Amino acid sequence: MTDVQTAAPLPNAAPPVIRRSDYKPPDWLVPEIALDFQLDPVRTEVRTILHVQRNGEHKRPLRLDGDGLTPIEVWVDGQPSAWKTDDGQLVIRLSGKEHRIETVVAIAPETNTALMGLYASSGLLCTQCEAQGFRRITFFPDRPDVLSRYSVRMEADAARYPVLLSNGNCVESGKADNNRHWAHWRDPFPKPCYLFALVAGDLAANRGSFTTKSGKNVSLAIWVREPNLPKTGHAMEALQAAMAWDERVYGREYDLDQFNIVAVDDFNFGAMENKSLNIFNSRYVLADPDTATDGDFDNIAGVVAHEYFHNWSGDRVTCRDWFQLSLKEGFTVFRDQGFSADQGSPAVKRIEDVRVLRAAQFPEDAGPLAHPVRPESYIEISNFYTPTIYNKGAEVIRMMHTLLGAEKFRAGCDLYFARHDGQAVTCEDFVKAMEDASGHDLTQFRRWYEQAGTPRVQVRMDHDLRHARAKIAFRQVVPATPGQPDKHPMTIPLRLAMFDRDGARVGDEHLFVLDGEEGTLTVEGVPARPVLSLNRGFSAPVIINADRDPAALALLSAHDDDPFARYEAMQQLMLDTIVAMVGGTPIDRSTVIEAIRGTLGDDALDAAFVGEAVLLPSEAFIGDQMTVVDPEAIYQARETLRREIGKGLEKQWRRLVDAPRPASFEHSPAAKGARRLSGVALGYLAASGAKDAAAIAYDRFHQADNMTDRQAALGVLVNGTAPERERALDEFFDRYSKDALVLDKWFSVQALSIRDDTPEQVARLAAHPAFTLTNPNRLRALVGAFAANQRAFHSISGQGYSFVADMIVAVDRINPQTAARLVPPLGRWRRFDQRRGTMMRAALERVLASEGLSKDSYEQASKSLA
Ligand code: B3K
Ligand code: ZN
Repeated sequence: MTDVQTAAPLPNAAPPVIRRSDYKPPDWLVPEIALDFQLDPVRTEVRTILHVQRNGEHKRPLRLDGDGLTPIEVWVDGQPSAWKTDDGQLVIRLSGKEHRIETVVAIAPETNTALMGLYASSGLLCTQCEAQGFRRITFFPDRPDVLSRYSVRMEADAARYPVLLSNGNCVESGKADNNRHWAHWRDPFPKPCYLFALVAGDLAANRGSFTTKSGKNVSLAIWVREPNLPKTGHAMEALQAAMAWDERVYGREYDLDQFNIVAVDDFNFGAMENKSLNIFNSRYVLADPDTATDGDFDNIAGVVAHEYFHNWSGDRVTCRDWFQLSLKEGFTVFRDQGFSADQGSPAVKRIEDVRVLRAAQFPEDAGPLAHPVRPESYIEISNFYTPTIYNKGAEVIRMMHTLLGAEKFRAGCDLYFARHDGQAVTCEDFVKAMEDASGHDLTQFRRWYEQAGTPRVQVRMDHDLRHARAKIAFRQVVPATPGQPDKHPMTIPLRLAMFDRDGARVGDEHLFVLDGEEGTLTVEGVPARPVLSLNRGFSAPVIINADRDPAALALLSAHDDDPFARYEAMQQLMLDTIVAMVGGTPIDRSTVIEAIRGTLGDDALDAAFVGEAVLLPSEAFIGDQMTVVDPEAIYQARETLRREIGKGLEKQWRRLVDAPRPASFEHSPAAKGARRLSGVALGYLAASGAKDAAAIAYDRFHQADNMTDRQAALGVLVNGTAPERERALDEFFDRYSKDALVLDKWFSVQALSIRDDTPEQVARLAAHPAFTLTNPNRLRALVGAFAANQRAFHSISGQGYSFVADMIVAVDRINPQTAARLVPPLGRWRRFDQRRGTMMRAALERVLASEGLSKDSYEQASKSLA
């Protein structure tokens, strides 16, 4: 038994590669498991009884996965048994078809800093098992296609851990000796071990209920530390709304009598869909207007819904193996996107989703870590919880929705759930259900699961005046990606429409499906050369190259009747302008300014949309358009344009900043939109160089009755040098120093500053007493945010690179999963000039050479250098 459960042992040689093609059904099944926990933060004893069944005719031994475990006792059918260990696995030779295996191990939650398995967080004991954490708790075939019925008994100190939770229903509880108590939980639904969960702690519940469509009453509870109870109302409302939505839109009803959510402070990612006992990072549970922004509120609703939706898309129907991860994640993201769209503004939600895809997934798809939505191999599965699996995976589902239409898509989902309830299945099973229910042939469409890389679609239009006919020619290129030099054409559904030069629609919208390398759409009845509105609603996750001139883009930005396309036209106009500025090509910037003026003046638009539409594309996205990213030139060009927009429309920005506010805080969509737009306006006002901007921002910061305004004002102030900057930062710190989630904002707002000294400031912040390497939220707030600050991270001094490399090396010893997530920004070295590229590679090599490196970081760093 190791005392410290942290990193996996160091890979002296390259760790083994797991391949999809090697999949074999399990040798042994485990229909029943009984766990007994003697909980204690220092030493928890776990006694496990497995009912195992030989799966098919074979003579292979039972192999149970274990990570950092030493067997204390091993019994077979009530007798002490012979066993051996092999690379962490417990290997037992068995003679019969069915056996009862009993093992005892001891684990140390308190020293488990990797936050996988059973660990301690702020006085709680909790578990995280996906993907392979269960093997850190007990010996078990830790793979998602082994489904078992769980019986869980736990005993703990009654004062320290008054609440004892696990999956399913609590069937019995009672007092034990030595001031301890116990509870016994049973989950009637067979599940893979990655969905097992246990929580013990001093928690209070916000209780609610939900009556399902067939009249079943479900008790809901959100468990937090008592002082946080007032911050749980929004999550509870979101949960109830998600339960109703899944019934209405997908016909999915909840299947147990209880649904529990527990908030924990130390968590490797957002939340976890354990059957009926979801465990959440507290940042996706806790919110009130004083401490959470409107964006935080929306994220909470989205994550609560996502985890709840997993009850069907993940728990009832689960994955056969981890290569199928997108089966549950892509589909569930698609489902939560639909929920959030219905809760608020579908247009703004779509814009946000595409922004995330472009910011995180497109770069991944274009870099050394590119992989298909269904990967072929991995070293460490934790590295594959990626934007490709999640966000591109959701786009793949969305394209099937577009191709089949809503009704047939729903029929496909119904068939999928009915056919596979209680099974562990594959992405192929999902597509097959869609085909069978709709009659559509999706043979070629399956390439979206196989081929990595973002397709590029070149569009050219010819207009024939005499025949009043438009001919639109498409050509697709799927770029080479690591291990996939040659690509086949994808099935690309493109929604498109045409507008005349007055901005009026010409004819209907078309759904053109490009499935060859080239394709042509001919449209009759087009009297004059139209302007093309392409990939409306972002119907396919591709890069469109259509050579539309600024006038055409400005026209669409004012008249397109598809809100996403309207936003997109404005973005393209801004992008083309900045790219020209970076390249030193003369360009008339007034087109952008006038387009923004038009958008600001369009009363038919809601404020949230306007707030999105008038924002300049990010520095990173501008960089993605260039062969070699020049972070400094991009920053300068973008700031120049920002200043000009600020100045050119100063009156408008002032009006928006000064717009009257409701007397008391409101959470309505209109109030949220107004806050968003006024935050954007404040940013432009400051960019204009207006002398009073810092004073106005400070005033806003001070007067704000909510975190959205306060954070927006602070974000503006930290970019400048006015004395108000330090004052606001100090006040913010003093006010929230006891609130970890708000303190994270204090760190990240500084890490995102555009000031020249950001690299030094960030290094100083890493030495701040409130900074810690053990809390993933804090780490992401400082280091993650900094690595996303293109100009600061890529400062030619190289400071940014060595800082991030230092952090990776230090965190890797504590929490490999979180360390590995910091590697990809360094892996983009091919996109930068030689000087930067050399420094980035040196940083990666230093990571790779560090002693005892985890296989998590090894995989990311070695692939990034390849
Ligand atoms: N399924 C979890 C993610 C687990 C990540 C493990 N490294 C949360 C989610 O996607 O809902
Ligand atoms: Zn998920």
